Amino acid sequence: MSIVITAFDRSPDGGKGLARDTRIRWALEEVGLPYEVRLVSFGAMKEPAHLALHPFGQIPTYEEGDLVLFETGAIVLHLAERHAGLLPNPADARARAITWLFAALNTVEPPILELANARILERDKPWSAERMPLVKDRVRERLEQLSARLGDADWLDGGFSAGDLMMVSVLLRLRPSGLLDDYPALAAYVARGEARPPYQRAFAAQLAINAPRSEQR
Ligand code: GTB
Repeated sequence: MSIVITAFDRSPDGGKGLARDTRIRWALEEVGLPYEVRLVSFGAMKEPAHLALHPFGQIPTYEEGDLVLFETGAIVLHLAERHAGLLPNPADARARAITWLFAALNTVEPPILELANARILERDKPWSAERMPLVKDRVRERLEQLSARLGDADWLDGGFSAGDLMMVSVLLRLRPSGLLDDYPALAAYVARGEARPPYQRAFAAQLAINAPRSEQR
C-alpha cells in the first residue's frame, strides 16, 4: 500500500528540517517504508480538498490506502505499532517509550513553541522584550528536568525508540534560539539523533525541496 504525506511546498525555514513533515519522514526511514510527498502551499492547506484530510488545515498528513491520519504523534505511533524499529517488544518498555512520545509533545514541545512564537510572531510587540525571560525560563525548566533524567544515557529508556525520535524532533526546534547549547547532554542527545542514517535521509529529502535555489545547483 503506497504512503503519501504532505509537506510545505516551500518551508518557511528554508530547509532546516524544522517543519513537522521531517519527523514523519524520519519515522518512515527508520522503519524502512517508501513514501511519496505531495507538496501544498499555505493557500491550498485551507482549501476543502486538504481540509478533508486535515481539519485544521495543516501539514503533515498521512495517507495509506483508505486510512487518513493527521497529528504527527498519531502518525509516528501508527508507524511504530505496525513496523519493527521504533518500539521495543516487552509491553512495559513499549508503554514507557510511548510515554516519552507523549511527553515530547505534551510537556516539552509547548514551551518550545511558545518561545518560537515569541521570537518570530511577537518580536515587534511592545511587551516582547519584557516577556522573553519568562518564556525562556519555562523552556529552561523543562530542559533541566529532561537533562537530569537522561543523565549520561544515549537514549531516554534503553534503545532508540519513537519517544526519542519525537523528543529529538521537538528539541531541534530550539536550535535557532541557542538555548540547547547550555545543556551539553541534551545537545549530544540531539546530535546522536541527527547522526542516525534514517534522519540524514529524511533531512536530505526535505532539503531537496526547501533549500534556496542557489544551493540546489
Ligand atoms: N499538532 C500538529 C502536529 O503535530 O501534526 C501541528 C501541525 C503543525 O503545526 N503544522 C504546521 C502548519 O501546517 C507546520 S509544522 N502550519 C500552517 C498553518 O497552521 O497554517 C510547524 C512549523 C512551521 C514552520 C517552521 N519553521 O519555519 O521553522 C517550523 C515548524
